Amino acid sequence: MTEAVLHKIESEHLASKKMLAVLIDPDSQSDEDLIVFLNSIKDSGAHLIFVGGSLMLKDNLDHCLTIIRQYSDLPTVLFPGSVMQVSSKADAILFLSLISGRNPDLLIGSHVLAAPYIKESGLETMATGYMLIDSGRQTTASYISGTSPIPYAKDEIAACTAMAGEMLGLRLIYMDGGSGADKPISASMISMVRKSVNLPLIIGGGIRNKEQAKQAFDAGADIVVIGNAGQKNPQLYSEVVSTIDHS
Ligand code: 1GP
Repeated sequence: MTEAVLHKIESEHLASKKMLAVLIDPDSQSDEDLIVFLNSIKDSGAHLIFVGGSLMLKDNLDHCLTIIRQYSDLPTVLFPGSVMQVSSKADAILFLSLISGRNPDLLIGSHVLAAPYIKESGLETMATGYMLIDSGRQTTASYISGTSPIPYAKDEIAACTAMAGEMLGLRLIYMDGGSGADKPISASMISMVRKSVNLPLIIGGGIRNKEQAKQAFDAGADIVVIGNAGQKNPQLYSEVVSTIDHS
């Protein structure tokens, strides 16, 4: 098993270079729409494609990844909403431990079930501390996981949680306001977590424009993830990349 994707993320982090991840929910579009979308982001300058969703209504993860491989050269990273979302057709998987919650299944139980399949698949595994942050309303991720997110304004809880994740040996921290969050995670929380850990920091949830993305980068995000807003307006990805280049 290589660590090519993780090494790339870590070396960009060390060089203070920012990355943009496109989030694709395999359920959210037809094959035709997916191909149009992939063509429209081809020259955007985005760095990674994350694939996954809290719910999977159709069994088309492999199929979706096959299309992505055909129409994009970007590394594909599984962002699994459940143990069922494993596919050898991706390059890597975020092996998520939901460290903001107290649901033992999502801290270790599901991992035990998924481990042999992931090993067999040969996927690059990136141990990730996943932190749900309250964004004003209940998100699918919080409901499905049966956990409370970290309160929006409790920067210190987020910082201590990330610190514990780093001490446990996790390699990435992903702070997520949840898909379609009303408001993105605050700059003050990102900044406090940034000062508390040396790990690459992934930020997502409710980022709708380049200003919000830039705010997250400026506060210390290494990778910004955009799903919903980019699906509606693929142009957003190149706009965000242009702010990275000039920041
Ligand atoms: C959700 O972080 C991702 O898990 C991205 O959220 O779809 O709101 O961009 P959006």
